[in-house]
Amino acid sequence: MRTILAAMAVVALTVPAIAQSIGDFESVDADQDGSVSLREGRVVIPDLSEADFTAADTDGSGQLNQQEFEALVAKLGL
Ligand SMILES: [Ca+2]
Repeated sequence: MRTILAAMAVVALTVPAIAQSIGDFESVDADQDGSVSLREGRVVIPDLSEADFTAADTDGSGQLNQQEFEALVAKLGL
């Protein structure tokens, strides 16, 4: 029971923080280079797969620009 309560507390604390940061491209782009790397993306989307990232990278630059990132967020329903 204690474990369940602890898990619920973690979820309650974590979910709003993620919801606030996803979609705010500038805060996801931690190094402010104008694009989101797979590593930066995983900060806000921890289970982001390399396949989803690569599929979202429509220009094949290895990074997501704002348009690509927003499309990825929409695709994942976040
Ligand atoms: Ca970046």
